[in-house]
Amino acid sequence: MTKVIKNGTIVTADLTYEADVLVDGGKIVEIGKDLTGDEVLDATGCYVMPGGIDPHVHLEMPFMGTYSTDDFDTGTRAALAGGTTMVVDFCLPQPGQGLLDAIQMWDNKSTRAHCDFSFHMAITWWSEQVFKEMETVVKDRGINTFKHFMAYKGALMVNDDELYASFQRCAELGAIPMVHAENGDVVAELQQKFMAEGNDGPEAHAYSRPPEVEGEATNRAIMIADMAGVPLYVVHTSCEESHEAIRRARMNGKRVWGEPLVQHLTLDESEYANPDWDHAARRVMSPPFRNKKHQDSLWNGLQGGSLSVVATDHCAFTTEQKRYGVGDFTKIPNGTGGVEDRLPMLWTYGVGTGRLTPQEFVAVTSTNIAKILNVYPKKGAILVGADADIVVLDPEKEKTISAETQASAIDYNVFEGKHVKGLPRYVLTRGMVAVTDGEITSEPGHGEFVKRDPAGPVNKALSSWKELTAPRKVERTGIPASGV
Ligand code: DUC
Ligand code: ZN
Ligand code: ZN
Ligand code: ZN
Repeated sequence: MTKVIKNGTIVTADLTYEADVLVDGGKIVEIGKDLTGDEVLDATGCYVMPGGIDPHVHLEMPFMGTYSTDDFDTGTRAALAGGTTMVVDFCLPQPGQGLLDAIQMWDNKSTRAHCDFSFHMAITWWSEQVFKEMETVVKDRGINTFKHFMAYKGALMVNDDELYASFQRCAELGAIPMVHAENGDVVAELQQKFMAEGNDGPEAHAYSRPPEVEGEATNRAIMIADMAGVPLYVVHTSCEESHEAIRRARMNGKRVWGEPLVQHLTLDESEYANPDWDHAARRVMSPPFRNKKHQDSLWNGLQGGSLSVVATDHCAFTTEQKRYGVGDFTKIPNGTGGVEDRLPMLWTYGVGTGRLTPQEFVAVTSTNIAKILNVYPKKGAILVGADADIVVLDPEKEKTISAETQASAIDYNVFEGKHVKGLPRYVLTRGMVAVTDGEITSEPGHGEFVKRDPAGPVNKALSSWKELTAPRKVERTGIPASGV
């Protein structure tokens, strides 16, 4: 059965034009004028765009003594509700656990996904086993990105020697390393200091993770990646210091991408000053929300092209889970939701304010990351042969965001009360209509794992792939005798 999306304006990362889109068997099969199909989806007055890709979610993630509450069922359903048709989750081996063993767990967790998905692999410890299994992860499982935590000391954090070893391995395999860039040693010191001084509330979470810890770690990761001859993807870039390091690297010809979150673009540090403990704790995430100066820097980066992708780090904990940290802010599970609201929030605060054009919106919510992950144009495109992952966005449709009406399984929303204008009329996941004017009709199990080729033309072209070799060994005479 064919479907035709009629009378809309197609917006891709590089073109805006009026045409109909014919969908068959989960793919786009024709684009043109006056097309007919078995079922008609009316897009009059709407933009027809590639579905959003959120490259940064944590669904049912084991973290800080609990699991994030949105799982692959509720989390991917929430994604579709907001126009996101693919998510990438982080497969997270516990230190000591094999990578392939962890993938098995993630395979089991993801059987009820409503939209297509992929995994990044986290490197949480280093050993010969990890070194060897990375090759199988890339070549057999189609996972071409490896995430490294430079924070969460004593848990997920890896040190510089491990970063360097893993980055070199990524270079050999044609994979891209990613970093959560915060100086975990300094964060741990600051956490102890604030707790010792009696600052145990959620606001101290933000004090313990200032922009400097992020800027320092971002710069360090960029330099280590450069020495390993590999590109680098910096997740959740939240501040000017980190953005500055990325901007400088890019100007110097390095392949480095920065990923601001929609939360950091639209919410600021005043949230932690709220006298209501629950309100502040619900917004505890790492990195924390920043002030307006940093927000402006992130928006400028999206406009100027030094930042490439807008994600969410969707990692949703209930209020009850957040309360594990009453009396000790270091025990508040880190994470906020966002996957459902990313597109409407970015459209409203980006396109609606003139900071982004509709084409730039498509680039930063879908196409850029599809290219980085090497899944373009299967994903991130409105082209014949591409997957029919499509959002038909009605720029006049409005709502006020509220936990009462959200698809996410948690009991609050960090964007509560925000008025958004620009919402999906239809969302299609591989040709299946998943959302019609707010009504969700997606099915668990429809989502498929998307393999990502490591050696495709996109990734190969991204890096300088230089080798760090000793220029020459100096032959010397008159070597002094050893000893003092
Ligand atoms: N930051 C969060 O806030 N949650 C999940 C992991 C992370 O790095
Ligand atoms: Zn992170
Ligand atoms: Zn994350
Ligand atoms: Zn299906």
